[in-house]
Amino acid sequence: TSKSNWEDILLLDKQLSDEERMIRDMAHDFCQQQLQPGILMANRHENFDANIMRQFGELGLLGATIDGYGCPGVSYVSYGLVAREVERVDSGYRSAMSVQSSLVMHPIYTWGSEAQKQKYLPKLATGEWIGCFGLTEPDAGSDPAGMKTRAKKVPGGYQLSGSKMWITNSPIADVFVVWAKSAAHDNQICGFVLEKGMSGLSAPKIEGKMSLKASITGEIVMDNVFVPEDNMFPDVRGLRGPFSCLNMARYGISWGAMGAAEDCWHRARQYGLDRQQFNKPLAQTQLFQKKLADMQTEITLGLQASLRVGRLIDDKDFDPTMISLVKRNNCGKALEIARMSRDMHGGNGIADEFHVIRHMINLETVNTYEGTHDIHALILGRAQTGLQAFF
Ligand code: TGC
Ligand code: FAD
Repeated sequence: TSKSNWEDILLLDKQLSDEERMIRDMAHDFCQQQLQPGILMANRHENFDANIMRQFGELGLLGATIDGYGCPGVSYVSYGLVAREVERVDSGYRSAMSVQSSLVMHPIYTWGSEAQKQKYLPKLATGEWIGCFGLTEPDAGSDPAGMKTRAKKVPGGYQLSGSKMWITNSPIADVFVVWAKSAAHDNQICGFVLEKGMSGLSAPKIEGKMSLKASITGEIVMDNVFVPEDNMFPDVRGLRGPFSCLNMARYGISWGAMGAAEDCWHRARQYGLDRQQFNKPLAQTQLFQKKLADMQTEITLGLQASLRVGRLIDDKDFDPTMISLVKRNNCGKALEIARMSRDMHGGNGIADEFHVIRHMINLETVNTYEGTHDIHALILGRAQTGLQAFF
């Protein structure tokens, strides 16, 4: 037997600062002690407990990279390490955390007025308020520029009409970051902050989801919702607004997906050691060991790549294409690993008590949202050829 540290063969741990290790360990303990025990039933019964957001808030895990407004201002590497720990339990919990952090707090912090920051960020940081992000529409997913939601200028503000689809957290949200085209701004995309209770605003839950069941997903329906001028992001126009948020969320997902993959890998290894067939452990077969080696390889390389991108983001030296590369690679590889682990568990692999089929089904969503696997290929292809192949 080798003395190698099989779980961390390239010693990622040594590449982290003391603070990063501390945050990771704190997140790991919280997730394993508080979230892991309840995930089976939460997933089986589609029950998202909003208290989880408050618990994230207490630990400083919401909007963690923001400095001020009740947020601790940690590094993007730390943010990624937290996403990995949360998604080791369930992609749905990581979704709830990353939407609040990267898609709601980040745009308010980056594009909001001082008054908007003061009003929303502290309560989002504690989890007292839950936020959601409305970009996708029934007829505009990969191509958000095709959105139909409109903001019409009226005295004192705007009237928003349209509908958003597949919105994480929308049925329980207090704060809605919504993107709409505004005729008063040459039909450019503008960002608005809507609040629960505004007249004409509703957020019905989407039923029948077979994936990400521990996360609540809904629509946002806007029927002439009056939004005061003060609730518009003052300066940002065009897709740059929503995409700047997506960069950070996609980066976090690249770590998160590896967390889910690690859980599948470790469970497959343990299962192979425990289960005997043909009078020997499954782990003592060549095929089993090859699969474990493949999992270890892809996870190790994927984590190194995310760490590299995180360091570049922290150095303010990143380009969105590097995020496409890790989001695409790590989600695709995590999905393959989860399917492999499911197979290695045999019949037990289809039972939720063994956890891997839940990860596998969740990762189908993770591979699709925030830009599908193929859309990220087209982003990378465009960057290297100079030719856009979207349309
Ligand atoms: P394109 O011409 O590429 O760009 C239009 C404008 O946007 C700017 N931009 C970016 N800015 C910052 N970061 C990025 N990554 C950016 N990408 C583009 C760009 O510079 C340009 O600015 P300007 O000022 O010159 O106008 O636009 P396109 O229409 O050709 O884009 C095509 C494509 C496919 C790249 C893009 O639309 C895309 O990425 N589609 C995927 C859609 C997507 O990711 N949706 C995500 C919805 S949110 C979600 O899924 C949340 S789930 C979260 C959870 O639960 O965890
Ligand atoms: P489509 O764009 O219709 O794509 C369908 C297929 O066609 C894909 O395989 C795609 O790769 C392919 N395709 C599309 N265009 C091309 C092309 N030009 N060339 C080749 N192939 C192409 N959105 C939000 O705004 N906020 C959220 O909080 C949010 N949460 C989500 C939660 C869940 C559970 C899910 C499932 C989705 C969520 N989304 C959210 C939406 C998500 O971002 C979209 O589903 C995703 O961007 C894909 O869009 P679409 O579903 O319309 O698929």
